[in-house]
Amino acid sequence: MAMAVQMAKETVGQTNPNPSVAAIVVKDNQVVGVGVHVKAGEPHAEVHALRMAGRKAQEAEIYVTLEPCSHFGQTPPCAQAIIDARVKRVIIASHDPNPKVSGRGIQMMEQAGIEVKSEVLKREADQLNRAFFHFIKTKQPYVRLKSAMSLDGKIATSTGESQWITGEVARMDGHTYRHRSTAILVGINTVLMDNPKLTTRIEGEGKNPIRIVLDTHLRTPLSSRLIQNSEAPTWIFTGKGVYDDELEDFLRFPHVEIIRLESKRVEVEAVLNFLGERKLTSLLIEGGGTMADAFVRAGKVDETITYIAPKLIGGKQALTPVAGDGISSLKDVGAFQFISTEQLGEDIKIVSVKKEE
Ligand code: AOF
Ligand code: ZN
Repeated sequence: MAMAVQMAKETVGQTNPNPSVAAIVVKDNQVVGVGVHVKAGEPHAEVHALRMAGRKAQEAEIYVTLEPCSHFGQTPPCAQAIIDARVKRVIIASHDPNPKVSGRGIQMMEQAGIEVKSEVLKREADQLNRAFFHFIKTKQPYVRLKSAMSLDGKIATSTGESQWITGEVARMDGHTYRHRSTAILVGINTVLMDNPKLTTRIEGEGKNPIRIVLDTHLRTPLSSRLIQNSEAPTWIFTGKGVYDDELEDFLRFPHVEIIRLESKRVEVEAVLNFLGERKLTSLLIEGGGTMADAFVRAGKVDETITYIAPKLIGGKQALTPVAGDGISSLKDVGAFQFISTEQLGEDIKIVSVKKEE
């Protein structure tokens, strides 16, 4: 199962809106089939593994990181494929919370006389699909907030210099979150100040996230990289006060979409609902402080990734990762729990997740 979890990990970021899943068929202590779910719409992990095993799947065991599905979606049910292949025993890590499955996969196989054992390396496998599970339960994307700061919590000097506070290893690690996330979101101030491209720069093949801007008055310049560079889609959310003729210039760019909300201002909840309807399972917030604050105050940050450089910058004007108005009363501050700390080059990386209520 550890090997299956490792294999599934390699597909994180490419299966949206589906989970990352791997399967391994073992016969007489030998691996006879392996498979991962490569992409939504393509066969599930079990199908690849069973195809590779062929007739050797008879009387074999299959390790799967997620409960095999029981429904006809874009592909037929894996539980049935396992039954048809005459597999003898199934070992599962996570349960599938998808209401179309949710225990029925296990039930189908047990009723067919197959021995099923679940929750093997569940914690590791659950961690892998945290975004998918959150999306299935809430119909909104899983939100990660990424920041890089000094020991005293500054993201720039008091004159605004920010390149670079953390070192190269940490910055590269940061880019992997762009690949892993379905979309990346920034506020209009970040677009105006930094003119970012928001694409993924990692070694090997990285997937670009959909680039999202919250921009109530449609102030994104046509000359900005998000408009001029078409490597990834750009979605701009505006309030209802934007006129049709203001949109026209943007419509010439096929990768750009303007989403005009019903409300005067762009609200976090409406954006997340929209992204959920579009089946985006995860969202990365990278800037700036006002955006981070809006998501924090809405209670919508599910995970934080924080890189800390061993530097002291100081200055009360120097920016910090979460700005805006903040939360005024401690009793309203939501709790997180640390899930990992690690040293990356000279810096430290801390990951925390929202504490379950
Ligand atoms: C599995 N094995 O490898 C995956 C599963 O639209 P479909 O047919 O691809 O179904 C997607 C759903 O199937 C997804 O929401 C999740 O519940 C399950 N994913 N199940 O048995 C797999 N990727
Ligand atoms: Zn399946």
